[in-house]
Amino acid sequence: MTVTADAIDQGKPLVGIVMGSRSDWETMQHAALRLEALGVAHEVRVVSAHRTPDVLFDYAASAKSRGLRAIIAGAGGAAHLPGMLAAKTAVPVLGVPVQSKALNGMDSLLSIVQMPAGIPVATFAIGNAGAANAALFAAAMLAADYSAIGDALDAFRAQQTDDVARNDDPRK
Ligand code: RP5
Repeated sequence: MTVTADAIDQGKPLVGIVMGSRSDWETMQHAALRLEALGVAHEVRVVSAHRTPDVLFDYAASAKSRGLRAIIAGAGGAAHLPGMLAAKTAVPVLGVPVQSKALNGMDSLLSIVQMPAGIPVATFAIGNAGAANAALFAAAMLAADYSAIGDALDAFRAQQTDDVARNDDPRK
């Protein structure tokens, strides 16, 4: 597939995937896998709101000038990472609640979704589905400007539909 957009040609990340801990990678890898499959240039970093707050501020401050068009932020428990990123940058933040051990991710979900009016975080489902859908949503945001990403997204959705139609008898 020929990718026309300059930013992609140069491998410059359009989407940042960040997470509060290395332990979140098991979940957040599903975002990276989707972006990879759709040909969306991206970067992956551990950035903790609590353990590395200065790194969080630097990441948010430089996000726009580095060309990021969306930030997918996953965190668990007291999941302040997506909201704090959104507070520090106008680049859209897509929040992924990681499934916590203690409360099954309800803590993460509520921490991310209950933002005060004025600082939005687009919040996705708890866990792997949320990570995958955040990536698909980021790709949809980019599709208007990057036709190759739009084409890849259309192809993925058509394939998904075909897969269901070809396996519509659950006994087989
Ligand atoms: C959060 O605390 C992280 O996003 C992670 O989900 C959770 C637990 O982190 P670890 O103790 O596994 O590093 O900040």
